[in-house]
Amino acid sequence: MNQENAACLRIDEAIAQFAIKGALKEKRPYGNGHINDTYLLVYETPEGKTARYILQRMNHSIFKKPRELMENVVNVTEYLRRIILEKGGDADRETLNVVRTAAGESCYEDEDHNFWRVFLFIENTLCLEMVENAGDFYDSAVAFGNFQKMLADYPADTLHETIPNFHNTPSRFQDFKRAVEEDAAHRVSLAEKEIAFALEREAETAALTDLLARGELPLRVTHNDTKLNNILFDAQSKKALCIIDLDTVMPGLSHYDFGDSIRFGASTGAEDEQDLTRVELDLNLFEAFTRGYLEGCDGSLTEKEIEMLPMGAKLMTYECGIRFLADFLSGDVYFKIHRENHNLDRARTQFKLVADMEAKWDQMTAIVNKYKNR
Ligand code: ADP
Ligand code: GN1
Ligand code: MG
Repeated sequence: MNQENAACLRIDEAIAQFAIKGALKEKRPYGNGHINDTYLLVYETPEGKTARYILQRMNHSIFKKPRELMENVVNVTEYLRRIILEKGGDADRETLNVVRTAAGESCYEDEDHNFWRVFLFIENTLCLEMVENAGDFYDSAVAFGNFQKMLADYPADTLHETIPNFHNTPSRFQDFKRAVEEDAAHRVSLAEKEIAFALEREAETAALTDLLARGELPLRVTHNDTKLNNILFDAQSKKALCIIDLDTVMPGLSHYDFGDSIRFGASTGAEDEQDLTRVELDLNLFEAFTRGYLEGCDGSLTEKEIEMLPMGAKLMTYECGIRFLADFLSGDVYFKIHRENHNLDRARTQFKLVADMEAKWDQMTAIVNKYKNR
């Protein structure tokens, strides 16, 4: 039996561990994440109401220490709860809330070493796979900037590094080169053009990490996975409500959050679009996000950080491209795929965007300069 089937058999056992009152009415796969297995659970409460939850089987081949990861998630969400309550907000909707097991644990480990966790389902929200208008994207930028600001005084040294070197682009480049050399899935010949594109840009991979090492960029507590579907919008007000997917909250550079949002949200095409003529950097969206992010950070970014934002966008896009390509070459062992060559298609969109950013570099720089003093 493969790991997937075995986990399916364990799901009911896992659900039974959590301190949820009422009768389970429905469970089904949910969302479009590339990493964890996510399910929606629907309960009827003893009072006859409906209560919904998110159940996740954490991907423990990617997250090697799920208990440390959950310690981060619990501590960060409790910290955010306090800030949200102080501001008079709704802490059940504006941050994730971990539901404990009956034994009081933040997750359950089954006999096959699958780790399961449950969150309150945040009702009446929208999760966007593509930007629908510049206003939504601007809102998401304010929310991600704010998120970083809320965590500005969080004791960073107490956070576990859930994936070491997660956005260390030179280290990602070495992983990529290794995948090419090993050619584990015999696919190098299918991706020669893309491999050449990635190799040609090696010199730039250290642009941010060098500045960090020289103390010219500050280390902050960042989210590190700021794509648009990791934020929930309120269905009524359409305002950004809650930042989710906190598995990679770790010390990092502001460029990681800024850049990852741009690579996903400021593209005119989906991350896995096959028609590359549809993929380019939308400068209006780039501008909306830049304005919102700087507003959300509320003056906390240094001049050097702001100056390097375009490089953040380019490097995070490039880095994601080499990660997709390395995974394609390794036989699709990391990102979930739903069709043949899915990871190659994803790598191609990222590289198309990188090339477009290079062509639009002066405009990107001018936009960042326009907002730097606001
Ligand atoms: P992955 O790490 O696989 O991306 P996520 O934690 O981002 O997993 O969850 C996948 C999807 O599930 C999200 O994009 C969102 O649509 C939905 N989701 C996750 N948590 C919640 C929640 N607490 N309430 C409502 N929807 C959620
Ligand atoms: C993964 O977990 P999810 O689907 O939000 C990945 C990100 C990538 C992204 C590409 C832990 O994000 O780093 O940028 O896919 N998360 C992890 O879509 O590797
Ligand atoms: Mg996600």
